[in-house]
Amino acid sequence: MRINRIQDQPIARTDWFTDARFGMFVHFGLYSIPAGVWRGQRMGRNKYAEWIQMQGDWPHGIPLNEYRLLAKQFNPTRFDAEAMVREAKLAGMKYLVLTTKHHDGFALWPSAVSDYNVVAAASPFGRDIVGEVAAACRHQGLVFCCYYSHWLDWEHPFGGRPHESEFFSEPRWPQPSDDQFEIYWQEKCLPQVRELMDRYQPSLFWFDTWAANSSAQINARRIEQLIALVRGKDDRCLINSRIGTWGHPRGKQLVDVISMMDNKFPKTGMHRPWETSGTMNDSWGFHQLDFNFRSTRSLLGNLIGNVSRGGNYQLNIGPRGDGSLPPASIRRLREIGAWMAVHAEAIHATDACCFDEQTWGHMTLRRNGPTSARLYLHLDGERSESVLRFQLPDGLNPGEAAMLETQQPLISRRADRSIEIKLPDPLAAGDWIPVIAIDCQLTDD
Ligand code: JFZ
Repeated sequence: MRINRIQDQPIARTDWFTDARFGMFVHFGLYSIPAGVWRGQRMGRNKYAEWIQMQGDWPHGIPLNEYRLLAKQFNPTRFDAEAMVREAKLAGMKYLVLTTKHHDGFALWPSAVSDYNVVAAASPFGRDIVGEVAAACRHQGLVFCCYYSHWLDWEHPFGGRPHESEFFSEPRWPQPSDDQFEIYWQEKCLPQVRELMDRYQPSLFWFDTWAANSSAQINARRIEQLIALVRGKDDRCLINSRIGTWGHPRGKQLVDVISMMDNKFPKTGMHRPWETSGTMNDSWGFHQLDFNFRSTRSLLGNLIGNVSRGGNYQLNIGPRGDGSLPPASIRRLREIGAWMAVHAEAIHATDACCFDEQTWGHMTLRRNGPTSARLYLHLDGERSESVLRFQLPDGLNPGEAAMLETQQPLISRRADRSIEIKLPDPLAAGDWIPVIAIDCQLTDD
């Protein structure tokens, strides 16, 4: 067996991230006000409310001078960073990634670089959202991280415009020339990232490009420049792969965290930090007509699946235009929190123990010392029999097995390299995902 976390391995910069396993993504901005509806009409082919600027008045997009009027309406008096962070903590999340500036170019902090920001443009609100969230995270012990749209910026005349067919209209939006994009890059993107580093000291920068489309603008030189800027300010700050690994021949080696495409849950793991960002429904920003919420059970399944493959899960919420959290999101967070209240030790600081698929569910492993570990069996798959049989990972010598929630001892029988565990009857009824913990000795083979 390969146990990922080798005991004598030096502490890595990414340890806080891989130990965390579960984080909150927050999409909040001017788009949270129209929330998917413009002049009484549901917008766009793309389901993302935060894209409404490019979708309104389909297929032309909302003219910038009209969209920017939203800033005057932006007055999210019910936004409560401490309460939001409390929800994240209760759900068992260990970090939070906030959209400091999404594609619309609007900054949620009082940026000296651009007046298109929450204090200068959004009167009478006048509060620093990024500052409040960063402070609440520090106060409650959550790791604070920044999302920043470095490629697309629809306020700056020379920021990137959408390319992807699912997002854009015909005729296509003209792209800025390389010289023009350089102006955006130098006068808005880099200075704002510098400002965020200086003022809020995020522990991770979640940048956002995708597909080869971005690589003309987000090329190797600019990627290196941006990485050097962040690392020059704080060499512990992590950077995700959506900074634009397509635009750099060694892109994937330069970053700390590999980000999957949205809501993509790979069927196998990889031996480096990675994450999937996912939504509860089909939109990141709050969408008033998106009722397509996933069940708590399936969100938990996403978390368990990723963690069993050595990955993280960054689950999104989109506060409403007034700053309040949608009840549907709160319920899911709290139900996840109820499961985590009992099962967090099977998630936090665990590793993949093997990437093999099991029909009955997923395994995670927590090392407790040089020779001892705990193996967790998450029963989120099919259980047709009252006996669980599976191949033991090499290098694990199993001892006592018990239900994690109740400590109910379970009878297990070892035969060669496989193990049989008799499941209690009935096993946690309903939608619940039970977990079995097995104390193990680590052996050298
Ligand atoms: C991007 C943003 O456009 C979106 O608004 C949101 O912030 C999300 C987290 O990231 O959306 C993407 C990026 C990549 C793909 C789809 C949506 N993709 O290639 O599958």
